[in-house]
Amino acid sequence: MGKLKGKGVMVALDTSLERAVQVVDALKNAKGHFSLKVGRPLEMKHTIHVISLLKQKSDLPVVYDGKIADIPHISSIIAQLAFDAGADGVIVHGFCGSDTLSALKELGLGDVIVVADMSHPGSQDFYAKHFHEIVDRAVQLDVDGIVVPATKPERIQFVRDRFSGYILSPGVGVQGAKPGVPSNYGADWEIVGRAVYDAEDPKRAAEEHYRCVLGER
Ligand code: BMP
Repeated sequence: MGKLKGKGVMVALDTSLERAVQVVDALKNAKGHFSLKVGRPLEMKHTIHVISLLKQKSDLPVVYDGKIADIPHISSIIAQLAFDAGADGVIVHGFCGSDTLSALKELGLGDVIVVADMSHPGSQDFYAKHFHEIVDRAVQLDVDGIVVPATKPERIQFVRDRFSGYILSPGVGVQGAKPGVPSNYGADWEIVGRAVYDAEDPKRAAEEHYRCVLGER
């Protein structure tokens, strides 16, 4: 769990490669604690090697957000490819159950981060109903990180009270949650995408967000 320790802003790079590289360059000189999240859009356009490319450009930690959701054998292959490309952590759907989560832990190649609920309204249909069970399972399995939506801050507090790993919280900015709120409730990383990569000045946007994480704004 070393590289992803501490409170900060995790920038989701769901944009063009050109813009992603501009954002990464901007973050190198930005004041704050930052990490990167590479999701399926960038990976599908440029293959998993996009992670190696971004790792060459900066030493910021990178999480592969493949939202892995398969049987243990296939999930392990996907995670291994991401770790081989340089990812420090991978994100897996909690609903896959213990055997998939354990298989990724057993790889021992990097952090395993589990989604316990999601930020969009449709998450109420299914995901949200199993939140407590998923959190219990993730805690028992001693995973490294848990994703809890910023749009449901009381759930961040619930996880913080029983989990010593790090909490990542998406849904800040365009999705409506206020920067700094997840952090107040105990999140470590506030995940933000469009509010940074679509900003005229991504460095300034990221720095302002970081100040909110610190409670300075
Ligand atoms: P944005 O700040 O542009 O809304 O981006 C949010 C990022 O967080 C996206 O990469 C999305 O995949 C991710 N995310 C989310 O929005 N809600 C979740 O519940 C889980 C996520 O990983």
